[in-house]
Amino acid sequence: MEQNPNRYTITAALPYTNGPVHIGHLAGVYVPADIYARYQRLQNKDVAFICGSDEHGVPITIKAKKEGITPQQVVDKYHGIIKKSFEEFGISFDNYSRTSAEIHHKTASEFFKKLYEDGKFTEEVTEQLYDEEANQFLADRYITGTCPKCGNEEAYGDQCEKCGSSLNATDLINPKSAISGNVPVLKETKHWFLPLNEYEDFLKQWILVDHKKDWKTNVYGQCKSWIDDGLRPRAVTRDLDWGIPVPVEGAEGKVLYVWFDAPIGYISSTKEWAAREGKNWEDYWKNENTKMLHFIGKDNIVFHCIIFPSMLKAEGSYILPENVPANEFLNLEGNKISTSKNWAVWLHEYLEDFPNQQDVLRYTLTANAPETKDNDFTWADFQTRNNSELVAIFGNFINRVVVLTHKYCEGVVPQPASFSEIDKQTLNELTAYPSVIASSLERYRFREAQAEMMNLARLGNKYLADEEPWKTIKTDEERTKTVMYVALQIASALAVLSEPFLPFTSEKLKLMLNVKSSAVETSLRWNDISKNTELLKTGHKINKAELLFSKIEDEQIQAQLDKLQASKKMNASTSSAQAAANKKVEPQK
Ligand code: MET
Repeated sequence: MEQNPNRYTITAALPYTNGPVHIGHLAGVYVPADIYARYQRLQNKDVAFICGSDEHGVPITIKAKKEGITPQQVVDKYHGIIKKSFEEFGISFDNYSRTSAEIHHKTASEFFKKLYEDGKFTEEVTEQLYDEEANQFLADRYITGTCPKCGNEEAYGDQCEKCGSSLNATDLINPKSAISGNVPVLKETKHWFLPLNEYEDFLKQWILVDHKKDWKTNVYGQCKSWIDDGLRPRAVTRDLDWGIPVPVEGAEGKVLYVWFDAPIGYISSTKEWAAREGKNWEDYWKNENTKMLHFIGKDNIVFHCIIFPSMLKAEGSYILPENVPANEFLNLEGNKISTSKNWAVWLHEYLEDFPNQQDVLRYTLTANAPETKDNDFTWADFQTRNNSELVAIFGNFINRVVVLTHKYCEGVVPQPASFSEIDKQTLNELTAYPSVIASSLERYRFREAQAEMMNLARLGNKYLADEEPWKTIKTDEERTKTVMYVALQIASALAVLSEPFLPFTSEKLKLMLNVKSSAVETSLRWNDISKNTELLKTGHKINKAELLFSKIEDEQIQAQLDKLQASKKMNASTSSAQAAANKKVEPQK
C-alpha cells in the first residue's frame, strides 16, 4: 500500500429495506462515511463512495407476511424512502444500488460459483426444522417457543428477546411454526459452508498483527475475541424462497445466505457506477494501490472483518479493506433506539419538523458520534449545539463578515494596509487548520475534526470582537479595511473546511462569497489554505448576506419530547394489554 493512495473505495453498510432510516444509522455509518468521502474528494482523490439497499434476508419476508404484500413490494417501498432520505441529508454516494438488481444477482451468483468450482466450500447435510403444512424449512425467525433459559414463551429460534440469550432453534421448548402454528418436524437438508477455520492463520496475521496499530480498539477487540474463540465453518446457503438462487445443481429451493450476498453488493454497486461513468470497476477492487474502507456499525464487525475478507481471500483476486472504522451505537434520550417501539428520530419526519436544517442534525450527530463507546442523543443538546454553536459562533461570524464588508467596503474584498502582529498571527493560525483537521479525519476522529473546524469559526469571531472594526471605522478606515480583509480570509477558509461536515452550509457560504462551489478555478482549495492566505483577492466582489442558521425555540424541542413521550405511553399500554392477554390464556394450560 502506498503511503498516500490516489484512489479510494469507500463503502457504507447497505441498509436493510424493511424500514426507514433513523438518526442512529446516520450517526454510526452514513455521516462519518460521507465526511470522509467529501474530504478525500477535496484532496483531489479518485473516490468511489458506494452503497445500496440490502433487500434480502428473513426479516423482509416476515414484514411482507405481516403486511399481506410481497417481499418485492416491501423492498420497493423502503428502497425509495431510504434513498430519498440519504439524498436529502447530502450523503454524497457515487452510486446507490440495490441487491435485487440484476447486476447484483449475476455478480453474487458468479462469486459463489467461482468459490464452488475452486473447491472452497464444504457441504454438509444437517437436520433443520420443517413445517409440513407450509411445505418449507423454517428460518430461525420463523420459529417461536419457550426459552430454555428464562421461560419466555415468545422466544425466537435465534434469540430470546426477553433475556437476550442467543439460541439454536432446536433448543426451544414447545417450538411452533410462525407460519402455520404447527409443531415443526426435523428434516434433512444440504448446505454449503465456508470453512472459516481454514482462514484463521490469514486473519490472525492480517488483523491481529498487521492492523494491530491502525484499527480502532473497539473493532480490533471484537475481531480478536472471535478469532480467540476459534472460527468454525459458516453456512452460506439457506432454505428460503426470497434471495439469490444457489447456482449449483441439487440446490433447488435454496438461496444464498443474505450475509453472503450483501457485501458482494458493494462490488455490484461499483460495477453499476463504473459502467455508467466509463470507468473500470476492477481498479476499485483489484488494484493494490486502491485504499478500501468499510464504514459500518458495531453489529456488522464480524461480517466485514472476518467473513467478507475470507470470501475475498478465497476468491483470490480482490484487495482487502485497509480499515473498518466501525462505530458503536447511538441511544436516544437515554434509551436504545428501537424501531418496533418507535423510539427513534426518523429522518423523513425530522425534515418535516426542521425543514432545510439537515446540517444542524449532521453537526449534532458528529459532535456526539459514538466513536469509541455508545453515546446519547438528546433534544436539549441538539438545541444547545444549534443555538450556542452554529448560530452564535459560525453563523454570527459569517453574518458579521458579510454584512460589514457591504457596509464598509461596498461588498468588495478591500486592500489591506499594513498587518498588525495580531493580524499576522491570525493569518498564520489559519494556515494550520487544514492539516490539523485532515490529521483527525485520517484517523477517523470525526468529532475532533469537526470541533477543530468550529475552532476556526471561534478564531474569526474572537478576532472581530477584539479588533472591533465597527469602532475603528470612525477613526481609522484603513484599519477597518485590513480587519475585514483578514476576516474574509477566515470566512473563505471556513467555506472549504466546513464542506465535509456541513455541506449545505458550505454551499450557501460559497454562494455568499461568490466563489465557485467546485473550488477548482478559484484559490479556494483545501491545501492552498495552508500555503496561501490570500484566498479571496482584493477587488473580489461578494454577494449579499443570508442567514446560515436560525435559533431553535423551546417549543420546537418540547414538541419532539412530547412525540417521544407519546411513543412511551403507547408502548406501555401495548405491553400491559399483552400481559393481560397472556394472563388470560394461562389457566387453560
Ligand atoms: N443490512 C445490514 C445491516 O443493516 C448491512 C449489510 S452491509 C453489507 O446491518
